[in-house]
Amino acid sequence: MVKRRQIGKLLIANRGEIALRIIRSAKTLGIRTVAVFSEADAKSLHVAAADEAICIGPPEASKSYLNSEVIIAAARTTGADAIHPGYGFLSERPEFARAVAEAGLVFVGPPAEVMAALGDKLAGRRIAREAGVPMVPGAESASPADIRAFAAREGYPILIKASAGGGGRGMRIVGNDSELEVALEAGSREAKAAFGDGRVFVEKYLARPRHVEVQILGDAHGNLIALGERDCSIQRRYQKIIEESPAPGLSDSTRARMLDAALALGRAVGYLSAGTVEFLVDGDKFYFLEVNTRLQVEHPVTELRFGCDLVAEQLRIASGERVSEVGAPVGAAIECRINAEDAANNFRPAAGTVLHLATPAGPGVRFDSHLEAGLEVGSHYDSLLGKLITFGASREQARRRMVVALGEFALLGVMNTAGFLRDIVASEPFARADLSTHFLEEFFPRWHPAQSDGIEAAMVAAAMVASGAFGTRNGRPAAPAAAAGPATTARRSPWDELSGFELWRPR
Ligand code: MV4
Repeated sequence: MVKRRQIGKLLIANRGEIALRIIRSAKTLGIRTVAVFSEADAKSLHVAAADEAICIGPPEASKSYLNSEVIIAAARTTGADAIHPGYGFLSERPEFARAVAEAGLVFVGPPAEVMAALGDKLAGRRIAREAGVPMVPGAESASPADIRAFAAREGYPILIKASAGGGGRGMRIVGNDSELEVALEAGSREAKAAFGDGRVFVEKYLARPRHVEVQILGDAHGNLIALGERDCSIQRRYQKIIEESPAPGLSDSTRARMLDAALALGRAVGYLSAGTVEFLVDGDKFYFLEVNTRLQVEHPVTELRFGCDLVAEQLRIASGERVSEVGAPVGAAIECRINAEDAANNFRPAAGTVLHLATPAGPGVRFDSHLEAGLEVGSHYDSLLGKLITFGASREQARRRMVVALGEFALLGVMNTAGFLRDIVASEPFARADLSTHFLEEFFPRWHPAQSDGIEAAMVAAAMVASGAFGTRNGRPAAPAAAAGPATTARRSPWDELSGFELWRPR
């Protein structure tokens, strides 16, 4: 008998666009919402959007969004009966999920024991192997001798990976026997430093794979469904920047086998809530990578194709209900993550004030963001400003809509990656879906904005200042102090020295 528990009030233990995203779905379900915020986020949109809000500490994440005690205390103080962790922060910490449950609250996500079982890469590989999920040929690193024997059998190059890690930290490519000892040492040392656990394992190195992941959704009634796949190959330093669904060029049979494998793994652990099973794809072969036991940043591309609300599904599951009936997927969707980074200067983190924001719209355009004019964007947290998602009947229609939408997007006052993303999506390699995890190094090893971007931005700013949008100083039009901060895509241009005001300059 499944325990049903009505969620009356939900605390969202996160910030930015995902906090706003969760609040919206909770409200739609008639659930009251509690936002938590650090002092740096006091004026953020998610605080205003929630029914209640409570400050949980100073800007440092360790003293606010990563402070599980203060978050659980905030739930008690406000009378919340459930906590949604979002992604990042505490979303994949089994000890947090356990503490929430022990406090008598509902954790919106998988149970702590499922999270723990899949959180360790080696343990996850064992579960996948026992579930018959294809794995990259590999070996658990018993010793250099064992690994040398593995390499003799499978051939070089091989890849050394951290068991406790993710995101590429601790990874070392080994091209031959002579490099092995040093690489093992270095990989294990980096893993120990990064994760407090130096265990490593090895796999045959796939030279040009794609990263394709499967969305799964499980309830307490034994229902477990796969909601298609997402291709997330276009990454920079293991951070996804563009995701899409369906994975281009994947045959129906490969797709069916991949979804079946993801479900077999989910069933093996009794998966609950939303989760993602990651694979490497090499031609028509796929290999298990790891499981993410949280809702992912890129979940909207799945929502648009299946016409579902994954946050609402998580809340239904957490209250003991069944997952909704979901139809067959339609069309294609693409997501671009717009980050506060300077793409023309090694993606240096950017900060500033949102002086002007124009958000795209139109058929098949969705913009998930907490941005609004006047918002101070700092660099306390990750650089995500918002996600632009487009949907179309075909990939080409979704792609064209993305190019147009990125062209409509304007953010003055905070340097951002919209121009970079637009050039990628408009490019021929992207249009022909020549995707792999090496896409950026192959096709966009460096990037500079078109000069026109700078002039357009400067013209908008000039018009705003001339219109008195920023008041006057000493009787003259005054650009705001923040305007002296980083520009958006504005670059040095003939408009820089415009009479009557000082235009911001790229740093
Ligand atoms: C691999 C691989 C090639 N061969 N494993 C990178 C981080 C971690 N999630 C696994 N990763 C990879 N594992 C084998 N045997 C290439 C990568 C990889 C990668 C994987 C997915 C998405 C982006 C990537 C970028 C670089 C390397």
